[in-house]
Amino acid sequence: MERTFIAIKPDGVQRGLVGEVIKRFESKGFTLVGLKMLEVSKELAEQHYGVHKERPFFKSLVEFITSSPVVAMVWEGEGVVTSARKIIGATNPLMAEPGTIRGDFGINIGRNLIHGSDAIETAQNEVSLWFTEEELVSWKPTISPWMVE
Ligand code: DAT
Ligand code: MG
Repeated sequence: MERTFIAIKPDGVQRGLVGEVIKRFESKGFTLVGLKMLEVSKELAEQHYGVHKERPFFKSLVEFITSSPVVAMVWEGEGVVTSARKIIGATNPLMAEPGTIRGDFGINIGRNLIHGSDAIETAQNEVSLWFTEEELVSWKPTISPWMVE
């Protein structure tokens, strides 16, 4: 089953939006299979954002993500990677549609509240970067037949 990595960034945690974010993925119908709060190390931050290493904002991005606790999650469901990106909204919250998380709660690209994997392969890499196998729980909600035909 498809899985994606979602992280509520320090701004989302500090602003008390953890419940709001989880609620949106839950009510959509996706299944939470991993959840933890952590202080992100510089090493983990640099690995996670490795593709942006040469970008001018890389240093401030790493500083930001390591500045305060993050809530890391793995969500499961058919099509969850693409759907989660839609729920999250465009990278720049000013451009993000109302109804998306970034569109509803943000105004600044450096404070865009949440991370979501951008493709299935990225998701697999990010899930194994942030979580061990033992930290992930395979379970099937009993309401599944009412969500998926
Ligand atoms: P996304 O988080 O939507 O996948 P991304 O992977 O292009 O976006 O960039 C990772 C993060 O880096 C993004 O959430 C916020 C920050 N960022 C991206 N572009 C930026 C820019 N032009 N200026 C400042 N921060 C930026
Ligand atoms: Mg990205």
